[in-house]
Amino acid sequence: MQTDHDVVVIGAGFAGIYSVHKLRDGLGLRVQAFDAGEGPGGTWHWNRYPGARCDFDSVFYSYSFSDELQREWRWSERFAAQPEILAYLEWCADKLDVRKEFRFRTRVTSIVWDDANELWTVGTDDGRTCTTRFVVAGGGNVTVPKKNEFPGEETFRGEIHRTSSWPHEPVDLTGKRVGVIGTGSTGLQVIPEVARACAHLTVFQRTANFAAPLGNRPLTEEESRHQAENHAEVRAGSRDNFLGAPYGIGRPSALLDSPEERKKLYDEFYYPGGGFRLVVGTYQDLLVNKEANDTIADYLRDRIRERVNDPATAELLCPTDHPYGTKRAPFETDYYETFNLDHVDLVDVRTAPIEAITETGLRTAAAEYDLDVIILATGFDALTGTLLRMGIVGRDGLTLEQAWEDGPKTYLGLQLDGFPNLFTITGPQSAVALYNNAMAIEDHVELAHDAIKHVLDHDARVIEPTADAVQAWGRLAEGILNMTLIPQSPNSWYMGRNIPGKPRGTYIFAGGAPLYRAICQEMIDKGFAGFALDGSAPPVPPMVRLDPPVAVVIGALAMQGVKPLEQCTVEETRELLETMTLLQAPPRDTHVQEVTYPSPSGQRLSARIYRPDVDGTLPVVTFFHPGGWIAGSLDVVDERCRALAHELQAVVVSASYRLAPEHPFPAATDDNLAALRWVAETIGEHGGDPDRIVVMGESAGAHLAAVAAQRARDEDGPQLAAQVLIYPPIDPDTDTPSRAEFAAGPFLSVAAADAMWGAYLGDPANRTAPHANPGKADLAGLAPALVLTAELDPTRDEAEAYGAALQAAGVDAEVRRIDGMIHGTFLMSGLVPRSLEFTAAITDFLEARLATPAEV
Ligand code: N01
Repeated sequence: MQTDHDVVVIGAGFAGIYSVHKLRDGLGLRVQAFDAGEGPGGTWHWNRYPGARCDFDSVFYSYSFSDELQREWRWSERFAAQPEILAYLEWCADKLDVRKEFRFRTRVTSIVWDDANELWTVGTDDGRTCTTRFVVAGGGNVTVPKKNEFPGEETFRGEIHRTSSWPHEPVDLTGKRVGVIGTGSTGLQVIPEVARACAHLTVFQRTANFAAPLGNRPLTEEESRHQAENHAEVRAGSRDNFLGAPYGIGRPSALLDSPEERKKLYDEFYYPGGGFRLVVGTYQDLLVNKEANDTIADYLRDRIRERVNDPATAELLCPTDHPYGTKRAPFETDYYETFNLDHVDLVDVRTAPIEAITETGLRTAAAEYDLDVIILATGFDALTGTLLRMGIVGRDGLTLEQAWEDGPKTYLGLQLDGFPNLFTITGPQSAVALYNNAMAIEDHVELAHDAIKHVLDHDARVIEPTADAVQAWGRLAEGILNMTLIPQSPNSWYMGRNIPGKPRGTYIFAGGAPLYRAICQEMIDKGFAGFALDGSAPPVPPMVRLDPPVAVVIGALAMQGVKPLEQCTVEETRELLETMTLLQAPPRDTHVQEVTYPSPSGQRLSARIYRPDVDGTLPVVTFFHPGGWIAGSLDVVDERCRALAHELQAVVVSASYRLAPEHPFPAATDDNLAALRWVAETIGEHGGDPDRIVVMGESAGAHLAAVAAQRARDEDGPQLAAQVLIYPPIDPDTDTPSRAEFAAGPFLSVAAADAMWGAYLGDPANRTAPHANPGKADLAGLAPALVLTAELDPTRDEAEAYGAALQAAGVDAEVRRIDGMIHGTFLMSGLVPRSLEFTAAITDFLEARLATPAEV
């Protein structure tokens, strides 16, 4: 059915302006846009309070999609004030010629889905309606102010102003007694300005906030020209940074530095100011480790005590109820010094809450305050408020309120199931709160554009996420949020906790911009995976199914600029493998002996023997490290071998072997067999039981363990008690569904695996050699086998097929798949708590198989 418009865009801020441009000029669509304001600007149109300014540097807090816009605009301040940002957005709207698609002074009041005709009917507060195929809601996240909770507003004889809808005409505070309620980002900006203008200021503070200097200053002509002319260079790396600005990356942990080193580093960021640089440029664990967070919290409290003269006022300004950054970090200019002024008072309304607005001012539980002007800077019904007030009704009459009664549920923060063709720009659960908004918005507009293009290219009618995708996204976003300290804040809007009665939940994606962008890219590469096009959907993409800590590791690798494995040289792969130790738990105290064993090459190769501190003759595990046959070392598995020795109460022998490509097939497997024989011969001297030897390996090491078990059976090797194969690659030439689904990873890609197979097997003729592919061998009579696989791993299916083949051949074999895991997670013991499921499964399996007759 023909609709009035192809797309309705809501909002004329960063999101709306770009959406109109992108959809109209990029896709040639008929766009109608609405905004309740008198002109473009969005949040910057409304929030005209004195002191309002951005706290990402202006040059980063601006569009990056257009060379022309970047070249032609000159910022006058490092952190631009509201009038300049508004002027910028008005200028952009003119340059892009989008004003004509907008109906200003028009608020959208209803958006109702018509399932029969597959269109939306959009109603506005001027009583008109129109129909459209797509809706792009770009109304912003902090636009609906928190309702005034104080009774008596109508009785007040003075003026009440809300920072979120500050009058367009100047507000004269000269000679006035002013009260400001709220000390969030807004309060901290408005308070010093108001103090400068009024006769007396009373600040009503319920929760003290951690703030650090913004470091604003005018840009010189030269600086501003340089930024414009070299914008690509100046902004390079923005999207690879956690927060979406090229602010560098902090040191690994605040706890690894001495107090003096920490103070020096914090000073370097605090004193010149610089907004969020303090958050991302100092230490990487501030938002995830309370002890680390305490170091910056203490530091910031010390600065407050330094800057505020009256000790009692300073103490009141020192936050104590939440870790730093768990409420959105604000940045200030002269905020603390404001409380040294004689005409400024700070009132604690936590101990004595505000009870009412009276005719003459405010009454708290403790006192009455006479005021001429009250300024409400009490925050917003963030992230969901804007959408919830639009009267959105989806399929089957389901309202958005009903869909979100327990908190927001979205896919990537971009779409909801049951609400087809509706896109929420930087919607709840997207990477927005911890991501430079200008960039986050651009990313999301482009995502909405790509999704609409996907629909049009396929001649489809509707796109919407599957319920599975929404559920998986909610689980991932919640899991990542719970890894941070944010849930420790009692009233952060990041979790909906600032509004009484609002459902508590996961309102933000806290994994950072690089991870979010990698996930979205994978989703696109997989054909809008998780989105149904006219009802048919590719499965939820692998990265959305990751165990949250694994996702965080992937995000950290992306942020550190780690190359994909398939692009690494052998040397780079070797270096990368060695860094896996950074992902591991602190090594347990274990008796370790460095030894060597004779390889058939004539050399002696290194091995390590780990023995827990117990008496008696213990079972033995011979362990082969991972590394795609080309990399890896005893060090990489040192922590894991210590843990296995303790958990299995076994002697663990970690044996090195010759690596390809210098030593191609069959060097490694010959070494492995020699190692097993040597273990059988000598392990008695180390308290190991030669009749209870297990061969175990991870990844390529697991492949080698499987081959070693076969050769031990066939070549007079030791009798083995068991074999444990942790996600073994089995077949160089297989073509399994997991290879197709996880061809690009996460982490291990098929291209990387194939390159490793190639390096290992050397001569292509070796691909069919005995011992190259354990799946092709006779499997009868092999030692009991545990095959562990990771759900999101290209080698999963070949490993599981090998387990099934062992069972079919009568071998006592078990296959266990660990969901949410990727190739390599066994090694991530320090960061991925669920990696312990691998060791738990091993312990379970071996317990019975390694018991001595006396123990049975
Ligand atoms: O709102 P907030 P905001 N009695 O919710 C207090 C963006 N922004 O407008 O913490 C007494 O942070 C409340 O106290 P408490 C930015 O994303 C950006 O300041 O609930 N006090 C708190 O102190 C930011 O995060 C910039 O105990 C009451 C304050 O009001 C978001 O907007 C600038 C109260 C609200 O703080 C929101 O910031 C400004 C009550 N009943 C804003 N109810 C930039 O720099 C609430 N409060 C770009």
